[in-house]
Amino acid sequence: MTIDRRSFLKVAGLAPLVGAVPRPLWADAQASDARADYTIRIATGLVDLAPGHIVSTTLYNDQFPGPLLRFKEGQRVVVDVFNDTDTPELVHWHGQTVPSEVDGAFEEGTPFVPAHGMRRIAFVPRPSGFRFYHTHVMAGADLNRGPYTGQAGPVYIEPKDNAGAYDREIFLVLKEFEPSWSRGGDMAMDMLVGAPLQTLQDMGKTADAESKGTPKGFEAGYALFSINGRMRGHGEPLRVKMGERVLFHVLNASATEIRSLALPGHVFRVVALDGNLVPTPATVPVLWLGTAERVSAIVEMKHPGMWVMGDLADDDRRHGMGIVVEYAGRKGTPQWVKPQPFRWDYTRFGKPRATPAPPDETIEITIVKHNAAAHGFNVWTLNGEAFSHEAMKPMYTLQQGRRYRLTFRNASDDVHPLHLHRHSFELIRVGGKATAGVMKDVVMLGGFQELELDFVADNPGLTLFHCHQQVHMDFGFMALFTYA
Ligand SMILES: [Cu+2]
Repeated sequence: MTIDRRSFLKVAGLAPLVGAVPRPLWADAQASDARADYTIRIATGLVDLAPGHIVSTTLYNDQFPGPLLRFKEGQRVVVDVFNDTDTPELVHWHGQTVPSEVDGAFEEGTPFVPAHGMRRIAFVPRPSGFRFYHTHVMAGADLNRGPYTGQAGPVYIEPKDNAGAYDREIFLVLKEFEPSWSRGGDMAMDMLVGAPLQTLQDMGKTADAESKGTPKGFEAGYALFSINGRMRGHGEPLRVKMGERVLFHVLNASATEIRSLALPGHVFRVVALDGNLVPTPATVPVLWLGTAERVSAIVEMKHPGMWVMGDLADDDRRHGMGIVVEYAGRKGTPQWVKPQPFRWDYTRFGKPRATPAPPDETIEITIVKHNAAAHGFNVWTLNGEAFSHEAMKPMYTLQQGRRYRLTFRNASDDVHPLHLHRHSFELIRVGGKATAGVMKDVVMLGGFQELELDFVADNPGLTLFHCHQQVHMDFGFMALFTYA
């Protein structure tokens, strides 16, 4: 059975993020040169967040989030991307090990999808698990471009052998709208384990002294907050039954924010991080997700009531960052209960007492913030260099097959969601704790902290590394790896 593009757009527009998702028929169609398996159309549209809060922005297939794309691991897909906007676009296949020319990063050599043009791409989806797709154009100071728009959607790559001890799957996409610039304040730092290191604080002070007298750099803030494109209380509630085991796939699709999520009276059993199964599933009261991180967690529904599942930040939750969970037969005002303070610790999901393989090489990267150094924006340097799009100079040449350790030293007070394209990495040391076996593609590095991760150079081609906080990324926090 095949489905033409028109029908696909219709079906894709209806693909539910909530509840059991039917097997898409079109995914079984044999990829051919004649017809794409999937079509993504980039155009301006409206997001109906709540009555009186209808936002105009750039969308995929006229919806936010973009349609849930279900791929089968190892089964080649053809995707047509149409760009109906006036500016060139890039669709990045976040978390997948695809070739540079389809990955969706200009710096890696992926061609743009031209304005009012299209590009056909083909790739083999892998690895299995929860991934996503999003725009990868730079925004700079323009809050109508890049990830400040609504160009993001979930991807689920079915493993070859499917198994799951849960009753339902629910995808939650966390996203803010109506951004604006303001002079940055101090970021909350108490959600990650680990203590600031004195040497890094001293380096930070030295950098601050050089920019003495300049105000803090611009930071993005938002007026409206949503889960699955609806502000709290304005979408359909999640209707659950006592005793159900629900697998939540949570994506932080923010351009810049770190998000949290709690459901009063319930706990999350984390089974996968960034779509990769963790060696040690563990139960936590709160999820913390840096920009672009994903968490897959099972919640056993055993506390009947009407609840608000939402962000711990009161202001953000009140302005929309939450969703109502409604038990069958229950009515009334949804309740929010603030959870106890809880620090996120990646290492609790790792292999206990395991020693990771030793690296072939270690690369040290020191991160420094230069306050308001570029037209009021902070400039970020890695080992003294801000990434230049003119020079496009690779930072490091990788040898295929070697295992690399990246040691990060953060001489700033900001948390950085570090992202490596086209490869997964293994966490080695976070917040002063050693670990092994946790595979990710984004990880939060705490303020004035160190972090170590390993990756194997097993996917030749230009490979981008960057902070996924858009204001950091657009102002220097980026590096390019090349293969020998
Ligand atoms: Cu950053």
